[in-house]
Amino acid sequence: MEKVKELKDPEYVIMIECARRPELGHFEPTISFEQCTEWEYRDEINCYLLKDMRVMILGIDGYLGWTLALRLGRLGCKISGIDNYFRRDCVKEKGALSIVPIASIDERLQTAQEVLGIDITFREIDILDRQKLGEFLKEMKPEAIVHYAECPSAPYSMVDCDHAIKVQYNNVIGTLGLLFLMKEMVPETSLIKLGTLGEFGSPLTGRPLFEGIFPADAVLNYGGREWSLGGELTPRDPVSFYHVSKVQDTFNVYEACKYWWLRSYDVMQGVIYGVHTDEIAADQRLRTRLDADEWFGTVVNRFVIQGILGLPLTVYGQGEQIRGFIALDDAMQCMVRLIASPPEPGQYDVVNQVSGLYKIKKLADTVAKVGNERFGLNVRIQRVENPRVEADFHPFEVISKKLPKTFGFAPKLSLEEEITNMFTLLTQPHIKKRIEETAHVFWPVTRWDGEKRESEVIEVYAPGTKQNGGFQPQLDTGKELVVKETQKRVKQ
Ligand code: USQ
Repeated sequence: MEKVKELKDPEYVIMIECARRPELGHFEPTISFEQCTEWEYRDEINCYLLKDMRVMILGIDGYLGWTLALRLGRLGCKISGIDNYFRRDCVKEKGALSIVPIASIDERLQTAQEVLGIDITFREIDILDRQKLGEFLKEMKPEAIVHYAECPSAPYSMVDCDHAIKVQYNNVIGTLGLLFLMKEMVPETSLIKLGTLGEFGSPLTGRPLFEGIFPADAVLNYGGREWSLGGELTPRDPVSFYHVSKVQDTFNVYEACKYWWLRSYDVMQGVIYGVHTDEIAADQRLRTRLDADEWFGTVVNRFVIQGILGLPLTVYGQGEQIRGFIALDDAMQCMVRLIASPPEPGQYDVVNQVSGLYKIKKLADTVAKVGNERFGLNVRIQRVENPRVEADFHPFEVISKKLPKTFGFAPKLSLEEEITNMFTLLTQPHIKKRIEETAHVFWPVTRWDGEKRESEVIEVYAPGTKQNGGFQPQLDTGKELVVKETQKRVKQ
C-alpha cells in the first residue's frame, strides 16, 4: 500500500528516455508518434517511419532484397546488407542467367549512390557464417532485420537429395543461427522474416488460410466435445521440400519469440511477379534480377518471357490450381509498412501478403491477352503434364486482413498493369536476345516423383477458349471480398 501511495504522489513522476538517443531527454510514457521527433510522418507511404532507421537486409543481392534496399534507402533508412551470391550461383548451375541484365554488386552500390544518393554498407557474408554475421550485426546495430537470405525455389529443392539438403540446411540452419545471434546481440531488433503462403498448402476441405494463427473464436469440435483453437498455430501442409524449410523456420522463429522475447513478423507471401519499381527503373544498372528457368522462374514471370519467345505458355496439369499473387512494387509497400510498425517484445505475428488470387490458366489467359492485344504477339497456351505433386482442383480462401487493416496496405497495381510493365521492358531487343539464349532451360524436367524425364505436352490451345468453371478463389481482406462467388465445383 505504501508503494502505491508513493507512486500516486505528484512528486513521483514516471519518465522514459529514448534508448536510441538518450540526449533527447525525458518524456512522459504516453508520448505518441505525433509528439516524438524521431518518428516522421511520410506522405509517400502515408505512415510514420523512424528517422534514419537502421535496416539490415539479408540476401540484399536478390530479386526482392535489392529492390527493397533501394526503396528503404530512398525513404531515408540506413541500409546494410549481406549476400553470398547463392542465387546467382544456383541460376548459373542451371545454365541460365537473369533475363534482365544485372550489374555486379560493386556497380550496383556505386550506382545507388550516384543516382539515388543512397549509401549501402555491404558485406559478402554467408548467412551460415555466424562469426562474420555476428560481427556485422555488432557493427551495424540494425533496428530491423529483413531476412531474404533463403533459397526460394521449390523445384530446386526437389532435384535430388543433395539439393533438398542444401535448401533445407541453408534455410533452416541459417535462420536458427540468426535467431541465436539476435538473442545475443540485438534482442530488441525486429525480424521481418519471409515465409510463404505455400506453408499452408491448399486444404481440400475449403478451410480458410488464416494468418498463421487461429482467430480467438475458432473451436475444434470432435466426438461431441469442443476445444478452443484460438491463438494456436494453424496446420501446415507444405508442397515441396523448400516449403517444408519455411514451415520449420516458422516454428523456430515462433519459439525464439516465446523463449527470448524476440519480436517478429512472419510474412506468408504469395508468388511475386513483375519488374517495376520507381527506384529500380531509375537507371538500368539498378535493375533487379528476373529469372525464367524452370528452377527459379515463377509462373507469371515465366509466362511473359515464354510469350515473348513464342513458346506456348506452360500451364501445368489442368491449370485449375489457385495461388496467391502480388506485384513486386506492392510487395515492397507491404515490407516498408511492416518495418515501419515494429512488433512488441515477444510478439510473433503472421501476415498473409497477397493482392489477388488466380487460377494458373487464368494467368495464362491474361498474359496472352496483354501480349496479343497490346504488343502484337501471337501468344498460345499449352497444358503440360504437371511435374509437381499438387492438387489440381481445390477450394482456396485466403484471409489477408492485417496488412490492409492494421498496416494500411493498399495495392496499387492490377495484374494486367504489371504484366504490361513486364512486356514493355522485356521486349527490348537486348533483353529479347537474352531470353533466346536462356530458352533451353525453360522446359520442366524436375519432377516431384523423382523420375528423370521431361513433362509431355497434353494439348495446345488458343487463349480464352477454356471455360472458367470449378472452384472460385476467395480473398478476404476484411474490407471487401475481391472475388466473392459461391464456392462450388461446377461441371467442366
Ligand atoms: N506453374 C505452372 N507453369 C509454370 C510454372 C509454374 O503451371 O511454368 C504452376 C505450378 O504448378 C504452381 C504455381 O504455378 O501451381 C506456382 O508455381 P511457381 O513456380 O510460380 O511458384 P512456387 O513454386 O509456388 O514458389 C514461388 C516462389 C517461392 C514462394 C512461393 C509462394 O518461388 O519462393 O514461396 O512462390 S507460394 O506459391 O504461395 O507458396
